[in-house]
Amino acid sequence: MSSTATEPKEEQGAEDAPLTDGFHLVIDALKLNDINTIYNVPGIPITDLGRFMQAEGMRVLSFRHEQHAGYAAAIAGYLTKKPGICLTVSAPGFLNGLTALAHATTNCYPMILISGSSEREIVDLMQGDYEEMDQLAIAKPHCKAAYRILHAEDIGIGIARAIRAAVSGRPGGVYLDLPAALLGQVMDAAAGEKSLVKVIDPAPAQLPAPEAVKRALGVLKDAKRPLIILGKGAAYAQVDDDIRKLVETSGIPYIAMSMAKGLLPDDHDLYAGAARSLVLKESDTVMLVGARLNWLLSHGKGKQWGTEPKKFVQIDIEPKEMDSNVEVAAPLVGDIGSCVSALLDGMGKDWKKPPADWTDAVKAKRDSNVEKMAPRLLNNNSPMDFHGALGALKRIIADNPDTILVNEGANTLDFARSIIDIFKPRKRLDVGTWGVMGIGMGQAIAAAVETGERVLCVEGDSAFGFSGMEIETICRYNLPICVVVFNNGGIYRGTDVNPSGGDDVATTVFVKDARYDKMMEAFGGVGVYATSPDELSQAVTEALKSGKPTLVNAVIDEKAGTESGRIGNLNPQSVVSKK
Ligand code: ADP
Ligand code: TZD
Ligand code: MG
Repeated sequence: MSSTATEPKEEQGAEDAPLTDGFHLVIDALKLNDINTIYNVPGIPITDLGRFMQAEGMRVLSFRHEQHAGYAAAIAGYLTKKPGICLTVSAPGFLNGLTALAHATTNCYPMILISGSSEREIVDLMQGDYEEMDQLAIAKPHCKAAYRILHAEDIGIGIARAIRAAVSGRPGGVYLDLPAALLGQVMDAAAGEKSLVKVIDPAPAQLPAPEAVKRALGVLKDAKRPLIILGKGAAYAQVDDDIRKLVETSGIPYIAMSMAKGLLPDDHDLYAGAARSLVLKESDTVMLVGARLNWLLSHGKGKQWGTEPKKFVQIDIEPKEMDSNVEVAAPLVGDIGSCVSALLDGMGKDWKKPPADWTDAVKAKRDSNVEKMAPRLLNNNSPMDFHGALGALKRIIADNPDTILVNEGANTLDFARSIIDIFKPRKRLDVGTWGVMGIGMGQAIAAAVETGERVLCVEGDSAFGFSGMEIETICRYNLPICVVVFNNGGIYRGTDVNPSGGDDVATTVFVKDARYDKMMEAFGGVGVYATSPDELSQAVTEALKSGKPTLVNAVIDEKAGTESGRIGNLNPQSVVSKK
């Protein structure tokens, strides 16, 4: 049913045909395409758009800052395979949302940033309108596609194009510019309804060529020490049963990139996560499934990858991804669902599993590493170290495998990624391809809203600061989110001193003994101060049980972390020695 604007209708007189306007056409176009949730910050010219959306039954969540509404929309896209929508005001609101749009594009998450914009005539002559900015031009380099709609009768097509651009092929961010004047444009309601477009098959299957499938199977068959690497593209595809079948039928050990953890449970017999160094170095053939050979995999070369040349098989929907860093012996271009089922068909019943000396060596290394780590995860030190605190959270996730884990920080991220096992697909959401700080509260909110599950958000104290004000949003919507702030008093550590001896504290250090738990109490949530793994465990268990918005201030030893967590090697070195 189309919503009809009543006011213009009255102006025109009751005998005239009903009218609609830009506001309502935008809403009708989104709803027609099953888009019902909006992440936004209101203001000129989109305040009424949000109000009308809410009136029409859409869920409109208002944030305190557009960047977090944007991160929420981006991860909503990842979780649902529908574009997540972020709605902002012009110029500064648009720019605040743009970081998240660029992040969505970089991570291959489907998202649409819809921003209101000022008068075209004034903006283009640069005559100084309220919040003047040529937003379309600025958005273009940061997204897959950018569109502006100038006429009400084009709203249906404009939104259809935005949806298709976001989800088809390699998913990504799309910018949609809605000038203020468009929203108020009036047109005949029946013609308006006819102008809307329901996008048919927005992300069409892309079948791999049969020769490409044969080539890939040939390379895998010849392998003596094969390895599968699952990436977040594989998690995004939502073909979980087939991915599991592929791993199990092939008998090939696998590792999972951080957000692909849980596609198969982390305690799976073929999971080689705890033998990562060994499998990267020693494998002779590597099949990438929805994972790029970017910095997170050392670009597929160098010390980490050992000295023997390797053969790569790569499944990806984006043909340009092939050979981006190293030669790919068997590119398999297509959507992951189609590629994986083609491989499964080709493997048939007689597929020969990899040699036992390889799989046994991988398992032996994994088991010994897990065993070595185990006692450290049981310590009850106070103040806590990362292992004691994360050991407690690991046990809680094992008992509550439906809980979605959101994770950011440096040490807090790197240790949590390797320590906390994930048992189900798309249950781990983190900083993604950029390693960006600030995704925490936005991702937690969208995860809770889109899935209805409990969310556990494990945050470095610096990381938390980027989006901390959104705990008011969490309390306002009463979302079942438990935020644990790993409070070590700074970025990486809390112990740096100002090398000049001056009064300012060091650049990486925060206020000592900050009480983040009291922030949560200020908004009516539950705040807990925890100094030991036992206290942490009790607080988080209670929060997941009650579903009440909770923030646990977990006091971590300020000496426990290391510079940049596990990626300190990426810091440039000065020839002038440090003071
Ligand atoms: P990770 O960070 O987990 O290694 P990346 O973000 O680097 O993962 O890689 C994800 C890859 O998955 C991208 O190259 C993207 O093109 C690809 N991808 C995303 N969705 C699909 C899909 N449905 N089918 C095939 N490839 C996909
Ligand atoms: N700004 C943005 C947007 N992203 C970033 N990644 C950084 C700055 C730099 N940065 C990191 O890479 S990690 C980090 C920053 C500021 C914070 C680390 O401190 P933390 O974690 O308290 O979150 P630990 O546990 O103390 O290491
Ligand atoms: Mg810290």
